[in-house]
Amino acid sequence: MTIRIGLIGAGGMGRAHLTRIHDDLSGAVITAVADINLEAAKSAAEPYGAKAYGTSDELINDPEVDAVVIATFGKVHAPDVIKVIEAGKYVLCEKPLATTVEDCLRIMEAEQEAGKKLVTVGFMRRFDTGYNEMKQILDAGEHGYATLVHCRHRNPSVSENYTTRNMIDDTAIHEIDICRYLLGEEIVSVRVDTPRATSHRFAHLQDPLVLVAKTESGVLIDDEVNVNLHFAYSIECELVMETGTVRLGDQETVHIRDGFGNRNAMCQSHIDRFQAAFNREFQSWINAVARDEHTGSSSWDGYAATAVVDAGLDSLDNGGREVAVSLIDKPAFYA
Ligand code: ISE
Repeated sequence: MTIRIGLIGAGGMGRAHLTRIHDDLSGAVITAVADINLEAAKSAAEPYGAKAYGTSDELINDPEVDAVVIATFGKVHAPDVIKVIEAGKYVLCEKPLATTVEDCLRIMEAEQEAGKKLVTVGFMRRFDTGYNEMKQILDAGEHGYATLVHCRHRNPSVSENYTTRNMIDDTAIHEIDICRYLLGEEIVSVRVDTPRATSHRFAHLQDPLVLVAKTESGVLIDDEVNVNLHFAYSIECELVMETGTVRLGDQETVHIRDGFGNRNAMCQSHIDRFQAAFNREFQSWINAVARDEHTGSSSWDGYAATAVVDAGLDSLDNGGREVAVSLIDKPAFYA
């Protein structure tokens, strides 16, 4: 069965997904692209012979669209996710699921009403080989339980419209999700520290930040978010257990040794650093849709991440105080 995919949002991320679906993956074709900028939709759709729409409603209701990918801005995700659920179709929505807890709750309600899990949130790190090996090592129990996770999320630069809030809701949200995934438990409190700011930033930005979080069992997570480091897109993660540590492998495929040193090239964006993880995530989603099954992170994961983000933003706005994360009881539907 070939899954007919419709994409909402013809920006850079959306186009990267079209290319991967067409060039790298199997089992799916792109039948439609929607964007409020119809010209952008047309130019993205044209190479695939897909239809172009100026509204998401037309795409969601198109009988030639079996499943939907949403790659618009987080703020506008919720109404489209809910409409896709109501149309009974599967949706892979880029992170964040929504930018408010209320919208995430509305999505979960709609999904429970539909009676089956239809929403996958684009937390692609869950499909990264390195993180999965770390999880296997922790879960094997040979080194005892986890006590600490040290994370570093470094970007070469960000655009002028990127805000300090985005350091948490757009950037640190990846560590929030992957730490929940690795540890298999919820984050219960967050504090945001604001070290000396780099001079290589736009003046409105508080860069770097350190997000310090605690989980239900007391594991302490520290996440350095540093988005104007200029040299590379660099993601680090070290999990400390009682009698051993495991560190995420570095990003090289080859290593060069010459008169300039012993080195490897560094990735410059999440699209190249997590290319394989994105491909695995999308292939696994396409295969699952064909089997009429859910895969990857759920609406609950999207909701929990947004709740932690909210607590982080509260801390940021209030002098770095520790803020408790407030979560509803997990519905059995998401168990
Ligand atoms: C971007 O949206 C991402 O998802 C990247 O993984 C992250 O590194 C970057 O900071 C975000 O803006």
